[in-house]
This record gives sequence, structure tokens and C-alpha cells, in this order.
Amino acid sequence: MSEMKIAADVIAAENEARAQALDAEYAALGETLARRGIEIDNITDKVSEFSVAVPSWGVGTGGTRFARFPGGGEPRGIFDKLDDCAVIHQLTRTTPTVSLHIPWDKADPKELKAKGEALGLGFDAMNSNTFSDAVGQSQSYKYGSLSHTDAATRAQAIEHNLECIEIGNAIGSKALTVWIGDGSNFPGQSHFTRQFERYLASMAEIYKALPDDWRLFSEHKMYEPAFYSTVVQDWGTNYLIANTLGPKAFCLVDLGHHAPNTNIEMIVARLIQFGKLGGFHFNDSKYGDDDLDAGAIDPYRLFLVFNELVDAEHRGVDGFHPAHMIDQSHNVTDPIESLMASANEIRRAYAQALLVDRAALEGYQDENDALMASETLKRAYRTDVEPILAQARRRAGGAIDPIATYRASGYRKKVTMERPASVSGGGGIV
Ligand SMILES: [Mn+2]
Repeated sequence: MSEMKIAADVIAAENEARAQALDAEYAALGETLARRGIEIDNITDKVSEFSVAVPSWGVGTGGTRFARFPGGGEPRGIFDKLDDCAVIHQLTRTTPTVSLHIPWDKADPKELKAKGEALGLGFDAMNSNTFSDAVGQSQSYKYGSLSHTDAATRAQAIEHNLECIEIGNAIGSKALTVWIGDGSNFPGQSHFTRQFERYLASMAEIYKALPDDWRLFSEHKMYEPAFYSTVVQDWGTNYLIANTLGPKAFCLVDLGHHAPNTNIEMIVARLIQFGKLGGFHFNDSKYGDDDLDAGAIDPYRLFLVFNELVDAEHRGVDGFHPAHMIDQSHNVTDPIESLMASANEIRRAYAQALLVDRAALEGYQDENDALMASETLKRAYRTDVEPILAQARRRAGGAIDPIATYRASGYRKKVTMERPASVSGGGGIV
């Protein structure tokens, strides 16, 4: 039995108050879906099996380049962060794993593993950091890391990634995500081809050190912190990387790392078709890499991404098992609440996508009936699947209403007393 951060009687009392209404709503939705030939419990079971990893860096208040406004009870280090992650999973039953960022979360791997086990949490992909200088490192990443013109700087960045694999291996992680800040701010500053050659050579060194059952995820981003060019700017470059490195290398899609209006779901489809979709960093955005809560701005886009994932699942695409991770920055909300709401939104998009009548859609596509094809997607999207999500949480021992239950538990107040306010902290925008 894992350590419970929220008292079981709080969850029980909160659920008790909502159980009758939920049962009625679940039964009504069950009837609606039955008329469409869908058995509601099949959907609920699938939703229950769907999980998404929480980013360790997401439980602290984020910031912008202007300021950071920390809330009460900010986690003081990785062990506090894991406690907060455990709350998210306890109430949502959706986030059994945490994705760590090194060196921010560096600690004795044995202690990390023991803490995870005590809380009932596992570890998802490891994240390296060569976009900022760690205290005491000999070479600076000001002008790049894995693609730096200086061999000693590249060697240091490679070594850091190997250390991330080593820590990850000790705590049960099976993947490394590499996102670099390398790029240029001025035309002419960097030679595009030589810079990319250096990056590929560095990544090949990291790839060689991967254990057999690990995957390497490269994450593209079109701009920021470099504003003229980035080395891994888009999915095309990302595909070239994964293809060049080998069968254990895959592309990671962060929803916020594209130009506005980019058809992300189509990128997802292409990467699936060519066996290179590694996973996601879920978040939402309005203008740039805003790192807003998943589904906060454009929930239909999130649904369309999941429509491609469910389609691949439906077609039984060989070796299809993308990693699902959240990557957000919470500036004005309680991070625990945002992450619970986001995990819920991600599951919602999955549940809605499961409701798409795929046979009908295929027929409309073959007949070139654009309107009915669109309506088929909309019909699934318009379905309020909240009773399914709530029932899945409740059946797994979680909360029917995670945010209300969290507020009733007084957890934030408790950790605010226990954790003295700190004056600094990372912005956490990656
Ligand atoms: Mn990301």
C-alpha cells in the first residue's frame, strides 16, 4: 500500500456527495451511447488504462522572462515535487509516472526510487538540460551544447546526457528526451549544415550509450531561446534525426513548438505512418510556446491529435506505443490543480476520439462527403464524456471531482506551513 498524501476519508466523503448524480449521468450517457452501438463500460475501461506522465518541473509555479510569482508551499526539491505528483495521481488516477529533469532533480537514485515506490509512482522519460549552465560546469552553453563549435563543450553536453541515462536506468526509466536550446540569433551566425552535422555526431554518441530497451526522443522547437534559427526546428528535421540515428530514436511532439496554425495532427499522422512517433509533450498555446494547460485554448485540436492516435490504435499499427507526457508552466494557478485538470482534459480527448464512428468516417472519406466526414468527428467531440472520466477515477479509487476534493483536503495549506517560501526557482519553461 503506498503512502497516501490525501486522507482516504476526505476522498470518500467528497465522492459520497457526488455519487448519486454521477450514477444517474453515467446511466443516461450509457443509453445515449448504446443507441450508437457503443457499450459505455468498454470506453470507461479503455480510459482507465490511459495514463500520462507529470513533469517534475510542472508542480512548482512557473514564470515568464519578466517575473515569477510563487504560490505557497512551493516544492523545495525533487522529494517535495514527488509528494505533489502523488497527490495528482491519487485524485485523478491518471498520472502514475513522473518525468524528471536533470540536474534540477538530481538526487541519489536509490532514494529517488525508494520515494517513488513509497508513493506508488514510477518514472517516465528522463530529460537532459544543456540549455542552461549548471553550477560549476567548465564549459558554457551560451553558444550551444550538442552542436557547439567547440569540441570540449560538445563532449560535456554528451557526458551530461549519458549521466541522465545512468540515473534513469537506476530508477526504472526507459527513455531519454533531448531538447536543446542550440540555434542562432542572427543570419550568418551559424553554418546550418556544419552545425547540424555536429549535432548529429553528438546524438550518435548518446544513442550508442542507450540500453537495448530504451528509446531516444528528440524534441523539435521552431524558435526560442534562439530567435533566428534552431538546430532542431521542425518535424522534418526531427524525422531526419530519428531516421539517421536508428531504430531506437523517435520524434517527440510538443504541441506548443510549432508555428501558429500548423496542422499538428497531420504531423502526428505522418510520424505514425513512418514509425517515428515517440511521444508527446501536451500543453496548449495561443501565440507561441505558451505552455498553457492542455485543452485550455483549443480543445478541438487536442481531440484531433487523439483522433489520429485512436485511428492508429484501431488499425493496429505495429509497434505503436507513444509516450504521453505533460509539459506546462503554471503562472497564475495552483500547479497541482492545473495538472489535474490537464490530465483530465487529455483523457477527455482520448475518450471523445474513442467515440468516433470509424467505419462511417471511412465511408464518407471514400465517397468524398466532406460535410458528413466532419460531422462524424464533431458528433464524437460534442459528446460530454465527463461521466466516463469521473467513473474511471472513482472505480480506481480516485476522486469524482479531483479539484473540489483537493481543495477540501487542505493539502496546499498544509504544505505552505511545512515548506518555507524560497526566493528563487527555475522558470520551468521548456
Ligand atoms: Mn517540451
